[in-house]
Amino acid sequence: MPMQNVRTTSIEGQKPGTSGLRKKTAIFRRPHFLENYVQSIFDGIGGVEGKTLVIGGDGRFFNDAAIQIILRMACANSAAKCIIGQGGILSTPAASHLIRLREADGGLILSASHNPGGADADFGLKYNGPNGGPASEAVTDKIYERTKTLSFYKIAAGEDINLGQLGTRKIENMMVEIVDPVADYADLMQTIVDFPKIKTLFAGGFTMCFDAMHAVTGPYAHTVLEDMLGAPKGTVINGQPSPDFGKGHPDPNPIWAKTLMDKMYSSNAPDFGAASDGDGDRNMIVGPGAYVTPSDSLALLTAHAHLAPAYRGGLSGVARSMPTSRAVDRVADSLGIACFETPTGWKFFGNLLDAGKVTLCGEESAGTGSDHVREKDGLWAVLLWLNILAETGKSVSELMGDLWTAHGRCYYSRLDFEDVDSDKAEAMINKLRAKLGSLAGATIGTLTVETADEFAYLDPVDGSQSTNQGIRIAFEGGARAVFRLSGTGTQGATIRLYLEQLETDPVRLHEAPEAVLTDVREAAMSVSDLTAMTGRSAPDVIT
Ligand code: VG1
Ligand code: CO
Repeated sequence: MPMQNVRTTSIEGQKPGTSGLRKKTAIFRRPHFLENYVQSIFDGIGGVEGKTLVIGGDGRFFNDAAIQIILRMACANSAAKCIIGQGGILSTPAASHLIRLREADGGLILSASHNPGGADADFGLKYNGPNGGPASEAVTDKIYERTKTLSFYKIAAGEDINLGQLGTRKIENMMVEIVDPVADYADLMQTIVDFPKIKTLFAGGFTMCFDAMHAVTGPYAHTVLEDMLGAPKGTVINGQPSPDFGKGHPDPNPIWAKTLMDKMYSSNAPDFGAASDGDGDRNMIVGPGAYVTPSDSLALLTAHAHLAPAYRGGLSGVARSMPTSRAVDRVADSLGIACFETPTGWKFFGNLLDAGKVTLCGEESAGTGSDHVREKDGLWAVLLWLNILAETGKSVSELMGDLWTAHGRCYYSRLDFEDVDSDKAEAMINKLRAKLGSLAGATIGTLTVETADEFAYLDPVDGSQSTNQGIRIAFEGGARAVFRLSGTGTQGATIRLYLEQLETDPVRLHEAPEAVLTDVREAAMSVSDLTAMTGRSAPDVIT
């Protein structure tokens, strides 16, 4: 098979965001765009000669064609082996596990996660290192620097590989192994949660609805929940992955998982509801008439993880991203374990997990995970919930009520202002940043500012620093507002405004979150001058 060195010129805008490079699919399909980025990854990690790579994606439009290109480039760059999920499919947590299980040198995951898929929608690619986790900031910077100087890439010419056929074959000197995407992951789950206990729960008539949102978790959920744990067929809905996610938005939150929400708030709701996102790393948890915020879910899992076999000995510590509510901090405090606060994005949890400083971690955006992999893991979180439901015999709302009674409730909501003019969004953040030093003590609406700063992170393991990670304003009385710009969008800027209000009064633990958060929302809108600066008075999405 002839190898080619193809001349190219650097392409602007290949800077990875919160989770790899995400662009409109049409941009990824432009001549040299994907090839340039893949060569920059290879060069940025010091070459792939003799290395083993895991490759797979969420099955969105362009997944398979992109994998064929990556394979031919890996071959021309003298990789020793590529391990690929059958049909090009691997959920993000399954890819992370496979990298670790096979002691691979890294992996390429093709996904734009919860962003819609299709020729007119979004595509993405990210590199994970040998620990199975997203590349660190330092590695990401090297990849980006390389995109700016690239002048050629290497690619082999030749036939496409049949990604559907399990087994091992060779392209030139490179081995290609196609594996079942579900089997190893399902094995891992059995070592973490109590399968017999959950089986007994389902055998006793416990009902559940899992919405796979036409995305990658479908095959995993069918196998684990229905085939292995005995949940009745039909428990998993929208379980067939499709290249455009059934024209939906595979984002597991009350807005986009509306079918599931309607079912869970109906009179014949099942006992438990859950959903996952495009690449299977996020999860939404909902009981009958009881939506659980991701921040509360992390706190609940922290409080009860010891009920699952893998965590029986207790947790070494926990971590949450800065905008995630402080509910988990309160649980960690009562358990006497450390709670770390990191910038947004899973790459910041990797060092803490590798160093054994934390066992569980999570984000307000519906990501929860543990040290079993180095990514967030949607189905894992659902299984841990099932284990806890089975062990306690309590309902979702009973568990949440108990948690709030013991630790207080952090009412929480995120407001997204999407596709804002980038310059205006930047200007708003800059203006707010300039005020931070003088805000403490100021009265805004009905609230008084306690502290105001811009979050910076000093990694306690490798000493690396990350600045400008979001503006946080804490008010007297337990309210907090956080502002940051999204790093996963593909169009304009998305301003995220995160609102929180702690309530410890036992008679006020079951209020409507919108009402409780009104004061902090008004104060946040006022202090940021968001409407005047961006022309937006209301968010596009509230979760
Ligand atoms: C969003 C979330 C963040 C998450 C990231 C990747 O980033 O807020 O918590 O880690 O997506 O998740 P941003 O920069 O848009 O706020 V996924 O499931 O899209 O890989
Ligand atoms: Co995701």
